[in-house]
Amino acid sequence: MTSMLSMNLVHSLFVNCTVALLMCYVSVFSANAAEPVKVIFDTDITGDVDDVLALAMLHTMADRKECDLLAVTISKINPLTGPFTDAVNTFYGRPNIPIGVTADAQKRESKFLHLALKKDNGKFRYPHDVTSNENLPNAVTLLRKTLAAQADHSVVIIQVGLASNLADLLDSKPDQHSPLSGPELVSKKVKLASVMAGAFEPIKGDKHFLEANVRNGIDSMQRFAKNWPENVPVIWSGFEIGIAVAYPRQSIFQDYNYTRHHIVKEAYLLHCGPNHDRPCWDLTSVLQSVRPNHNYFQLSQAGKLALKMMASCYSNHKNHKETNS
Ligand SMILES: [Ca+2]
Repeated sequence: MTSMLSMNLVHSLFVNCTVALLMCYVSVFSANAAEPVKVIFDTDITGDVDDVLALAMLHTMADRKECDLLAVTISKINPLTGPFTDAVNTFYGRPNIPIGVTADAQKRESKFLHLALKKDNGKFRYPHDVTSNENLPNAVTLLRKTLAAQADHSVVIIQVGLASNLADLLDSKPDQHSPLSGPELVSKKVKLASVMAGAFEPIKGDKHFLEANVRNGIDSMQRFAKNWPENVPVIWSGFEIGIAVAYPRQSIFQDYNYTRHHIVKEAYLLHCGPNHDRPCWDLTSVLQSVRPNHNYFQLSQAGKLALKMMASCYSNHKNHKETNS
């Protein structure tokens, strides 16, 4: 796979690290900081804990009236994604946020999703009422329902996993929620997609680094990049951004002790152990979309992005070690 870009990288400083974001169609993007940002969070909350941190960040920003979390859609398959996500939402006081799941994406094990099953004295340590993904709607159906109910050009979709749900949304037909096709619905309701995927700078000298959200779902990421409506901007946060802003391990031991059991702290320690500063890949896409005027990052010139397959992708794919989110 290779990325063809017609845009320039721009560097900025964020917590003493050099970072960059790529932006497509930047001229269309604007934001009113005074109104909460309407957010749909599309996550592969299975194989990495930065998704958990990003979801927690959204809840905290919602507490501060900076965003409204409309729905969470999940882009990988694991039977505990729904119960765990509902447990996080319930932990943060929002037990009724709709959750949708995919039936057509990569299956993935997890080191922390089983926290949803943890019990103390016969009761869930982290209460939730979603007990099975079988009871949840399909992600595309929920995306269509959620978008149809919102004002035009008002929704930000934060995609921090595979592109399976958004690619399938773009293939969707009119249904009971909207007479519009997928592209028409996105074009009308969405004002921005904030995406963690790809690598736009060499990673440890590798100019063709195969970032996991692309590598594990190349077909869907290609369809997403190709079919996304041109009037809706997309901001891409590459692998190089997240590794430049690692989460300080000290925070895990200092900032989560206001309650006996904290689902974010437990998930972090189960995934990383106590001696690791986890890269903040998915959190960068949240920050940029909810706080676009804080200048955490600078944006490249607008351009178009395409994904092309090369034969080496397949051989590299076989030998590639899981690295991120
Ligand atoms: Ca992720």
